[in-house]
Amino acid sequence: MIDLYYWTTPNGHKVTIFLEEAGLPYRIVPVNISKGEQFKPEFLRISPNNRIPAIVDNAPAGGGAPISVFESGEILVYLGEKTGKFLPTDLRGRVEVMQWLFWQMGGLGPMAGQNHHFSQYAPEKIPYAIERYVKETSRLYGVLDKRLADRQFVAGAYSIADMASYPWIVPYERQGQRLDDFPNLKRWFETIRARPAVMRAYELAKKINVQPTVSEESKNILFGQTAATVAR
Ligand SMILES: N[C@@H](CCC(=O)N[C@@H](CS)C(=O)NCC(=O)O)C(=O)O
Repeated sequence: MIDLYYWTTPNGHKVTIFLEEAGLPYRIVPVNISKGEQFKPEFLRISPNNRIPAIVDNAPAGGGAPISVFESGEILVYLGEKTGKFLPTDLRGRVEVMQWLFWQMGGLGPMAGQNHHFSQYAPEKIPYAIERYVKETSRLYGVLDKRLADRQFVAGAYSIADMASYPWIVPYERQGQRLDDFPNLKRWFETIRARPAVMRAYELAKKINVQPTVSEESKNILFGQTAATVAR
């Protein structure tokens, strides 16, 4: 049984999508990041970066003590290796998936995140910052669109690379993007959205939380964290 420390955000959805797709038994441990639950000592012991998602695998391969994993990219790799699903084992297939997974982790996720921050949440509307991240998001959508021009999924068969990127395209309107401008990306997006496991993952999210994660009250908790925040 996998314990999934989760909240209803794009990085959280990556893992529920995997678990639903793989049919692996799991138990959700909600971590309400709007209320500061990411700073509870028991959560920090498994996720020292005070971010969801994280997992605890109570039955790791080879037995022994439970293994905890933080960082959504490594969680997807760990679960892919554990189940033998959605992550090829041959050299070339694995490289394809891993480079697009890292592309999401280092590019699409952080840039779209900053886009959300400056477009939606920042107390001042700073045109340079908004334009910088809307444009960079557009560039990344363009890269994905081009990649998908001659293939159904991002890296060979449907894989953890698709599961990592999809939740970050879901809020495309908030990122100042139009899917009609990216026809290959739009076709991919609609294919993944219609997958029963993906639908189940998003339905499950609604049972846990339907409030926006960022509100006037939660801004103080989520934004402006410093070394002092993590030292306490
Ligand atoms: N690189 C991390 C990022 C995780 C992340 O940013 N999680 C956000 C929600 S999407 C979070 O937990 N935020 C809590 C906070 O900012 O205190 C990953 O992919 O796991």
